[in-house]
Amino acid sequence: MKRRVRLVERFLSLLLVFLAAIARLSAGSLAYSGKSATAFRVADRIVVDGSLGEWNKQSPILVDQKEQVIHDEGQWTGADDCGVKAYVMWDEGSVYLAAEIMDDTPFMYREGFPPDLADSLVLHIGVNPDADPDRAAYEAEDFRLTMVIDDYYFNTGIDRGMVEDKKGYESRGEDGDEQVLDGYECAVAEIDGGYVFECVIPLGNFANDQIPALIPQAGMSVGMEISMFDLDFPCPGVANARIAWSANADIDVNPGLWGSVTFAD
Ligand SMILES: [Ca+2]
Ligand SMILES: [Ca+2]
Repeated sequence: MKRRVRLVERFLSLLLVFLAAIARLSAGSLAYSGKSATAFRVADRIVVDGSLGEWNKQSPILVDQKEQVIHDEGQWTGADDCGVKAYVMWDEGSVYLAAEIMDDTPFMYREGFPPDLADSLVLHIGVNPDADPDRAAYEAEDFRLTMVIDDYYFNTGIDRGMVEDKKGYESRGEDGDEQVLDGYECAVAEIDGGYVFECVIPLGNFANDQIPALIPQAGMSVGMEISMFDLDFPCPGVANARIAWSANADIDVNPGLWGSVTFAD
C-alpha cells in the first residue's frame, strides 16, 4: 500500500513538473501583446500582382476597430476610412505581406512626404526568434519598416532612431523619396472601397555583418506588428490617423507591445 502511495506521489509530482513546463510554453507564445497570427509557408510561389488567389487567408490580422486607432483618433471615421485585413506568408528567404485595405481616399502621397506622413503600412519585425517576448526596449534585431502606398513609387523607410545598440544598421529613407529595400516587389489593385496590396520583402534587408538574417522555420515565432497611417488630405501633417493591430501607441518604443506571428507549413 505504501509503495502504491509513493508511486502516486511520484506520478503527481511529475505531473506538476509537466504542467509547469506547459504553462511556461504557453506563457511564451502568449507574450507580446497577446495578438497572434499564423504565417503560412508559400506553397508554390507568390505572384506579386495585387491578386491574392495563391494566398492562405486562414489567419487574418485585423486592424479595423475604433479602439485600435492610436494617433489622430478624431480623424478616423470608421473601417471604411481606414481598415486593414493583413496576411503574412514566408519562405526561407522572404516574408510576404498582403492586405485588403479599405480607404475612402487611397494613395495619398506626394514626393517629399516622410513615410509617416503619407498613406503607409508599418511593419515591425523582430528578426531574432530567441529575443525575450517581454523586452521593453528595442534591440538591434528589432526593425520598423514603413511602406508608402501610392500607386507608382512605393518608397520605403527604416527607422532605427529607437534602437540604442544599432549594430551598424542606421535609419534609411526617413525623409521619403527613397527605396531602401533590395528585392522589394509590390503591387496594388483597386477594389470597391479600397485596394489590395501585395508585396515580398527579402529578409536580407533586416541583416548586416552583425545581424544575422532571419531564416523562418515552421514552429518558430517572432514579434511582429502591423499598423497603418491614413492621410486623408493632400497635405502632410494636417491629420494622419494611425491604426494598429495591438492597439497600443507605444509600439514604436516598446517591442513587448507588438503582436506575434508563428510560422507554419
Ligand atoms: Ca498574387
Ligand atoms: Ca482614409
